[in-house]
Amino acid sequence: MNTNGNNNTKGEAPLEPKNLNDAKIELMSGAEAAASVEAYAGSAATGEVAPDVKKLTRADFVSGQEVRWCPGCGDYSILNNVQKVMPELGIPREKVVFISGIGCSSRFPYYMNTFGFHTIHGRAPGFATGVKTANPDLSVWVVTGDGDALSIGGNHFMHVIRRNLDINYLLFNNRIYGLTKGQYSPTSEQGKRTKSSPMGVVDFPINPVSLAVASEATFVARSLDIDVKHLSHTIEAAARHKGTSFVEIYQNCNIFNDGAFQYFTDRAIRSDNMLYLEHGKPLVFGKNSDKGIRIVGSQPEVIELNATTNLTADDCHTHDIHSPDSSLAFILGRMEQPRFPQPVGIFRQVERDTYEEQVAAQIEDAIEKQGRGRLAKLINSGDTWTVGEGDAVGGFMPAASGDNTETVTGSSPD
Ligand SMILES: Cc1ncc(C[n+]2csc(CCOP(=O)(O)OP(=O)(O)O)c2C)c(N)n1
Ligand code: SF4
Ligand SMILES: [Mg+2]
Repeated sequence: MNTNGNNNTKGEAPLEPKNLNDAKIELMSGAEAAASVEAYAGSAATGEVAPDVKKLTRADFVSGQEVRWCPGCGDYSILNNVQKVMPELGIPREKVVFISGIGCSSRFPYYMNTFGFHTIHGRAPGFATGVKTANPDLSVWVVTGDGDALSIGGNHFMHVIRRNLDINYLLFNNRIYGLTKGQYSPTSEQGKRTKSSPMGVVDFPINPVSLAVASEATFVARSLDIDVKHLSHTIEAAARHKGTSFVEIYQNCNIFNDGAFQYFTDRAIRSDNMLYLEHGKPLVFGKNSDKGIRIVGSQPEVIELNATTNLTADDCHTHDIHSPDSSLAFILGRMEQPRFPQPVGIFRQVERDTYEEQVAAQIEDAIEKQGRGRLAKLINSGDTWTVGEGDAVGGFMPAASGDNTETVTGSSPD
């Protein structure tokens, strides 16, 4: 295993590619799985983990699938970090589901030794909504790319975010379509020359953080593939948040958009060009902590902290992730290089009822008032028709239990 978590390292025997169904059977049939489910159920009730169950490790979350990303891709680091964080959460593998759309990033579920769905382009949020609503006890993760989430899945993005299911949403932003070999994406910078923009991108890019904040996200964060410590900390914080946790991860696509973030992430200039957001702390940055951000009206401003300006950290804005007013997170999310340091960290974390809890409460309420329903009765209630035998154009006969008593031939009932 190399530092990127690449299973294809020279000198190591490649792991045997397995088919997903095998992996699934393996997960469900072991006595260990049964024991850990029991332990999980117990821990949910008591808040403790049963002592007789072994603690999972990172290796338990590594699937036997051959990783097919290009060597050096930032996706490896993200995978590695997610696998590292999973055991810390104390959730058994069979209670975890990774759901993706289409793209390089969306190959992620294959590599996690958990349940997973590699679904259709941009539609992971719909699958996640169904999975979580029907199985609220599952830990549900959406993994997506900038194209998958913001182009074809743009509409689904804002709705899953505002819905606030208790899920985790990881957006791998490499500012390019990787899988389809280098077309520009909704996060590509203006002027960028790509295979689909030979004279430079004309579209203005989307800022995923400000879009998430504007979509009423209850948790919004940003991190980067190359800052392993920050990334694992952010992923864990997202997983522990109750509600939809949105995390944008700057991810290098070394084949089609190499060095896309280097202008602020390069080690030599990082401290002067990035701002690490910390709750309750003043917004200070710079190699010598000699710069800060203050907010004047609704405008952020970079200030120099020194004896000449007579400004100190006390003059900087103090970051409050729990502020009920989302406009501060919006302001910070829109700060960009080169005018401002590029902010990473948690922008916002607030509480709001989750979708699945509210749906469950409505169902309980309906059962209490009307009793348990029967699906067959529901389907056969109201106006229902049986298509008449031998009538190809569309003859309709009333169903036995329907209210409609007329046979309609040759046209559809309104
Ligand atoms: C309906 C549909 N339209 C287009 C495609 C082609 N396609 C596959 S992945 C992709 C973009 C992926 O980009 P992104 O989400 O940024 O993922 P990355 O590969 O960069 O991780 C496109 C356009 C498709 N598979 N299905
Ligand atoms: S094309 Fe880019 S994003 Fe896709 S696997 Fe290769 S380096 Fe990673
Ligand atoms: Mg991409």
